[in-house]
Amino acid sequence: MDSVLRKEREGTLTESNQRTFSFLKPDTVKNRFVGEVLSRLEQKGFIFKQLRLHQITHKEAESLYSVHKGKPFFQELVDHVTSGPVVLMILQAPDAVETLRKVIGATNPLTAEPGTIRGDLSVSITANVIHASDSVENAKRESSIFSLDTS
Ligand code: FUP
Repeated sequence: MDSVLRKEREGTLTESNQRTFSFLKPDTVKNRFVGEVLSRLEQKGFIFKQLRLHQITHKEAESLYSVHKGKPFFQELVDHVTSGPVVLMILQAPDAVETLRKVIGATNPLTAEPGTIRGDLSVSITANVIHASDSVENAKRESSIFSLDTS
């Protein structure tokens, strides 16, 4: 049975209104893939609750990726996400967090499956098209850095 229908029957449809945080990285804007990615998200059933072009500051980037501080790729990652405008998004769908992670694919373009956004469009592990929060808690924390709200 369709998972949304099953949840409806079980009376647990609250996840239908789940929201998550995501952004299109500077490589996506530079490579003119914004329309392509937004179109894919629409086709998968995501509703755009908020959508905003933004230049990420170093402070915001370091807060966003604080879990990676000290790792060898940290500086390159911060440099990349601050290198040009990004498209910030609050997306809504059933199981939005998990669904979006599946739709974007694996972090590394070499292992991201064809058909996923990263599998089809990413050129490197740093310039990998799109960020998506990996939990409800992180969606809340990450969106608040940009004065956005998943509630
Ligand atoms: P993801 O949640 O899929 O974006 O992956 P991670 O949270 O593990 O990593 C966050 C970002 O760090 C990735 F999008 C790209 C960058 N990264 C690297 O540049 N090199 C690595 O080895 C791992 C991650």
